[in-house]
Amino acid sequence: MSQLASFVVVANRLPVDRVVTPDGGVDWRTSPGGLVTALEPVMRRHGGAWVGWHGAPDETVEPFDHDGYSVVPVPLTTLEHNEYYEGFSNATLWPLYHDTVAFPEFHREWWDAYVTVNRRFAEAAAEVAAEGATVWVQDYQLQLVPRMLRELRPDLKIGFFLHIPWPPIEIFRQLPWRDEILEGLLGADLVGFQEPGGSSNFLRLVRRRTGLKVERDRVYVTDTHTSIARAYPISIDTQGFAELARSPEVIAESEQLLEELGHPKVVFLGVDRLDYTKGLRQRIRAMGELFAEGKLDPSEAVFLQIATPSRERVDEYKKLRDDIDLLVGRINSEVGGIGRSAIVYRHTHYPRATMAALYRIADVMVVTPLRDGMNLVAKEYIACHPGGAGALVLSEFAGAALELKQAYHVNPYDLNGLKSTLMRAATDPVKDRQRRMRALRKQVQTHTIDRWANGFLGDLENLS
Ligand code: ADQ
Repeated sequence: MSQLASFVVVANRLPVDRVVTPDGGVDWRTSPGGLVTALEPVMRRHGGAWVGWHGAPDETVEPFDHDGYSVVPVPLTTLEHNEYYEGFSNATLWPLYHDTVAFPEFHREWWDAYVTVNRRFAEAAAEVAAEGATVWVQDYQLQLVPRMLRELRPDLKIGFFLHIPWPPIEIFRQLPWRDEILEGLLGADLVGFQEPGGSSNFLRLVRRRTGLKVERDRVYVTDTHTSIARAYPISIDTQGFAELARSPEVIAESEQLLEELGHPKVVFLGVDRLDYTKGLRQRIRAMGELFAEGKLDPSEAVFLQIATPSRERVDEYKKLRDDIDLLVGRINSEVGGIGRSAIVYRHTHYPRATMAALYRIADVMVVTPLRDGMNLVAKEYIACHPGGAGALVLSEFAGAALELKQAYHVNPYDLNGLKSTLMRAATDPVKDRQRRMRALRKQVQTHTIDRWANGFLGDLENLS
């Protein structure tokens, strides 16, 4: 890797995973994910670079070329990974930004590590960016990078996108380092949020806490620098998912899945990272009650819940895993026949093709987070489910609810409301469900991840 890059992405993780080749060597493979898919073409076109952690603590990896762009690994020690990533990012910011659905922990040494690591990412980006390059910083782990980078390289165009919700003012104010975070973000020329509510909350906070002049969506930070805050709802590679779901392999896999489930009349499906923001406890209780009350018959209906292992070393996540195991076990011990469980629960990661097969067979997709920046599962379901009458039950606290208006919206805290909506989604006339799905499909076909990336980058380029 020799050339400087005119387009740089900075994210906590690199878009590649290390794999061992058959001859025992080491290679890097693109990790599946919407962000990588959307940004790879831009990276190749502009001689791009991606700055991020490679996933192995206490190890330094030299920059290398991968599929037409540069990969720039940033090292982290084990202690930094514990304090910056598992600590400040995932046990302070994550719960705080998700409306404190779990209690955020504040530790000064975690903050110190966050500052140190953010500086390292900023320095790595400053080193690979060409004169006047565009740098796009991603997400809550790196909120100090925009300002640090601007100080190092005032010539750069800097964008920042927050993938999770921006919290209400009263909650954000709890953070002991609230002003540093605001100043960090204001280093960007353009700060993107999932929802208009996020950008307006951010601007209100800036006005209140910094005293800087704010005009509509523009903050006058210094005489020579202004920062704009706007909403850019993220989406998926809709066509890619739709094509995958129509492939003969995925159709065969979906038939195999139905066979394994004993061809139930109704399949309810939940697919989430195992995270307390996703509303799993409430959802499983609601489904359990529907079975226990006889509203759903376990010989005809099944609730399939897939949960990807996530942040398994953080205490709150260990507890969640135990709670879900217990809850599912208890419900299944009380309802259902000997050979047939009411709830089928798998704690595992699946390949994309299996995800598409699962979406194909789901009559009712249950997406009920307590709070979510967007929620891509909801959109993937719409893209993958074949014609006919699917149904999406969607929390009103997911960013996606603003766009997916024809979903069955629910308040996930209201168990009775959740139960009645689940039943409606499963039993409404086919024509009604088809009409809803048609409108939803139109939305995700026109609002794709490419449109999201082009919209953000187009605005960033055209800022004056
Ligand atoms: P997440 O909280 O991870 O993302 P989400 O948007 O639903 O939530 O994305 C999850 C992704 O993981 C989906 O692409 C899904 O297919 C995949 N996935 C889930 N379970 C899986 C399994 N068992 N096996 C394989 N894949 C699985 C954060 C924010 C969201 C925001 C996104 C993007 O919390 O609100 O939508 O970033 O900005």
